Amino acid sequence: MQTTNSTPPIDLLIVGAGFGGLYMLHTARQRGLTALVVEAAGGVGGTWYHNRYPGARVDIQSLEYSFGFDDALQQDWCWTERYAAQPELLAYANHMADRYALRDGILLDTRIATAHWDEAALCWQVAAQDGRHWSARHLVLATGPLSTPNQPDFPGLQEFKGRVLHTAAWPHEPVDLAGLRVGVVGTGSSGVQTITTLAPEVAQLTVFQRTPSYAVPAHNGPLDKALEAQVKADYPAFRERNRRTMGGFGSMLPPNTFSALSVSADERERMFEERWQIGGFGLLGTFNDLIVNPVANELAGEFVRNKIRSIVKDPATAAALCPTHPIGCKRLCVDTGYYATFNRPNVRLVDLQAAPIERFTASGLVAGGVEHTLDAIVLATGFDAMTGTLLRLDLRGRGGRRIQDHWQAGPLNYLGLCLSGFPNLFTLTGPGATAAFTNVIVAIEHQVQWIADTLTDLRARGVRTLEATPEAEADWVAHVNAVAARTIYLGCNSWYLGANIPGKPRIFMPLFGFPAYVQKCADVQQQGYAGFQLAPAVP
Ligand code: N01
Repeated sequence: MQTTNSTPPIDLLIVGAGFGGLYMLHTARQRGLTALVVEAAGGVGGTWYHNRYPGARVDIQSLEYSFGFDDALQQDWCWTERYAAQPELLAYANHMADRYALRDGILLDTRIATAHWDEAALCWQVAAQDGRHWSARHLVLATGPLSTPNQPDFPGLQEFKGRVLHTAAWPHEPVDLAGLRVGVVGTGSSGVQTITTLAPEVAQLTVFQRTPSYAVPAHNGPLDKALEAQVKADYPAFRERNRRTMGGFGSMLPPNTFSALSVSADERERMFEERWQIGGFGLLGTFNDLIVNPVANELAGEFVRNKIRSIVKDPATAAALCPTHPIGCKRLCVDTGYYATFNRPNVRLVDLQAAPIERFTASGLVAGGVEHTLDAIVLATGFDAMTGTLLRLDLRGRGGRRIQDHWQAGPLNYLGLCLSGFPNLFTLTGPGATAAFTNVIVAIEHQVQWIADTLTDLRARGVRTLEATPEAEADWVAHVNAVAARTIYLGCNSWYLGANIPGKPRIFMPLFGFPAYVQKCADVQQQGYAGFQLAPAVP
């Protein structure tokens, strides 16, 4: 696509060719808008392009973690497993790019460096690191909530002579760790999957754990053909049922509607066990108060800790693997034999709370005064989530205001979609939206359709700029935090709070509750874009 400052501005410049960017491009084109996607990576797929670590797979069932906007797509596409693995998810993203003929609208290997609002021209002037630049009436940042890897500043890491790998930047060529002594730092979702998959392959696996994780079994396997046929026969209604759930998925196993405290201890155990056997996130729906009542939550936490104690043979290792924070407060991991992995003779756990990492050396690392000799280190240390990618951009709004200044005390936003002082800019799956707690594809479909509806509507009314007011923005951030305060989510150090990154403002970033969010976004549209300034104003 020919787009430079000398040509008229395009309607939309979209940063990122993950699921969000792909669907935004497709939808924009369907609405007759000109759009270009600029992507730093060498291919489409976003998360599933970069996260190629051993064992990477989605933790929401494939039949749910997929697009529903086109019935032909959902009927044609066949998942092979209950939880799709990374290669299949990447193939799905590529299939979308081909099926909807999107590739001629996507520039790969091109990293956006600057985006400045041009007050005179009422458009965004956007430049890539290689010097190419574009003018666009609207900017959509489809950069994803988990796209900038967190690489902690471990002393001496550069002295380590072995291989250092990060789960979120895994090499594209095969990595052979067979027969090596491997250390994995981090035990979140990425670490849990990596550890479980690597353990049988390597000579010795040392797991460096700072905070233990709750993990529930996936019971993954080939996709049940009868279930697939049943869902496909009813796919639109199935999607609609999922959209009405708190997280945009899980309608096949709806949450129960009564308290954990309303049943006997035996009955509670039986019900937890039933959902443990089914597997996946449904455990948190065993009762309706596990996320809002700390007493109920503790009962679920103790159920999982008892599982850990029954699975892990060495009592000291089992004790170290038992989390003490509220279950669900950090994202629940969905595993395939994670705890049992610690019964293997070649796997050992180092509890960093008792023995913190002091420094890396040429041949390993020292933790709690003990040197661990390693041939390779895998950092499963997560992401500078939700804000990390945008704060690394030179993004400037009205009057040259920098995003770094606007977000100095945390990511101010309205509806998780727009920022005051940054007209005609939209974040997809960003802070203030529900993506982190939602089936992200469902979240993307909703936000993209809201943006497309808004642009279509405002264009028809002759509106050139849409901008959140500072008051609406402040109220929205307060709302997001007030919702979190009614749950157990403020009770631990999670990436939702920015607590995993030293020095990051501690503010709760994602919104909990998808249906209420969808309703609010619809209300704002119906009320003539309440909380926004439109120019020229709609009569
Ligand atoms: O990252 P994390 P992740 N020294 O932040 C530890 C999604 N996801 O990549 O908890 C030592 O959860 C850190 O310790 P602590 C999903 O939304 C989905 O695993 O901060 N350790 C933690 O153990 C998920 O929530 C899927 O004390 C350090 C780990 O590193 C999100 O991505 C798969 C450390 C990081 O865990 C992030 O998951 C993968 C340090 N300096 C990811 N710094 C699926 O769909 C950090 N840690 C299956």
